[in-house]
Amino acid sequence: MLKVFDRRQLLHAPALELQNGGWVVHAEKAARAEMIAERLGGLSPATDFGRAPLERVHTSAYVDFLQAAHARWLAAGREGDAIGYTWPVVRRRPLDLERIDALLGLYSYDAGTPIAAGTWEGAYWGAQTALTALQPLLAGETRTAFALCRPPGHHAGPDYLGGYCYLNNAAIAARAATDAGHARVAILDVDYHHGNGTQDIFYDCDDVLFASIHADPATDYPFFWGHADETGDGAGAGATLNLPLPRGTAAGAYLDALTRALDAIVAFSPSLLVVSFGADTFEDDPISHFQLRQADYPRVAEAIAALDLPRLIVMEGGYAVDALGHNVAAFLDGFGEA
Ligand code: OKP
Ligand code: ZN
Repeated sequence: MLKVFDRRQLLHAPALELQNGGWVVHAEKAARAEMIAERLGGLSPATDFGRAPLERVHTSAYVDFLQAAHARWLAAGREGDAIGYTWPVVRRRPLDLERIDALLGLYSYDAGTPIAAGTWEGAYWGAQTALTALQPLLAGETRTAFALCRPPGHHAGPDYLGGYCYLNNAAIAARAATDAGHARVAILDVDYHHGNGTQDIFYDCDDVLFASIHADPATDYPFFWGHADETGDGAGAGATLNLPLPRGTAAGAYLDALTRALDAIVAFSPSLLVVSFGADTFEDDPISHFQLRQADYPRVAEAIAALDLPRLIVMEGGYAVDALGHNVAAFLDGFGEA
C-alpha cells in the first residue's frame, strides 16, 4: 500500500478558532498528522501536479484568494491569522470588492477556519498528497493507497473554505480520476461530520456518487447540509446519499448504515472508490459524539474492501490525538495489505 505524507502540510498552523462563544486552541493541530506519520512509517512525499487539478473543482478566483489572503491580511496592517466577520448569505453576488474582510466573508462560511501564514502552502501540499496517492491506482499498480492529508478537505466547496478545510483533497482526487478515464467514481465519506463541500462540488454531477454517514446535522455541525432529503440535482439527481445517525451511535447501527452506503455504491458501478476517512467517529473524540472503538475500524475497512474496487483513502478529521495514529493504523490494517 502506498502511503503519502508531505511535511510541508505542517506549515499550516492556525492558533485559535471561535467555538461556543469563545476563542479556543484550534482542534486541527499539526501534531495530528505527526502522530499518524510516526505510527505508520514508510511514507513517501508528494509530487507537484500544480494548480490545474485544484481548479477542476475550485474556481480560479477562490484559489487566487486563498493563495494571497494572508499577505493581504498583513498588508491591511493586521497580525496573526486572517478570519472574516461578515458573511453575505442571501446576497452572495460577484461584487468586485477589494477589502480583505469582504473577501474572507465571500469565500468562507464559518469562524473555525482561519487563514494562517502557512495555510496556502499546507493546503496546497495536502491536495498534492491526495493526487500523488492516486497515481498507482490509476496505473493499476495497487488496490489501496493512503493519502495522509492535512488540513482536511471535505468541508471546502467550489469557492469556499470552512470546517478546518481549504482545498477539497478527496474531490480533487476524484475529479482527477474521472479526467484520467474513470467513467464513474464513488466517494464514501465516513468522517463524523457531513462532507458538505464534497457534496456541493458534485451535487449536479452524474459521474461522481457521494455517499456519506455522519452525525445528524439537526444536532451537529455543519447543520445546513447533510440531511437525508438532499439527494442531488439535475443530472446528479440520485447521486447523493446522506445517512445521518444520532449522537451515541455505536458499531452495530454504524455498520448497518455502512451496508446501505456500500449497496448504493455497488448499484452505481464505479471503477474507483475514494474514501474520506475521519477517525472522529472514535468514542473518545473530543469534539464528536459517536461510540466507535479502535477494534471497529478494521471491520469498517473490511466491509469497504469487500467491494473489491481500487480505493484511495484520504485522511479527513480525528481529534483524539493520542489515539489517532492507532485508529488510522487499525483502519488501514482492515484492507489486508502491507
Ligand atoms: C472538520 B472535519 C466552529 C466549530 C465547529 C467544526 C468542526 C469541523 C470538523 N468554530 N466545529 O469534518 O473533521
Ligand atoms: Zn469531522
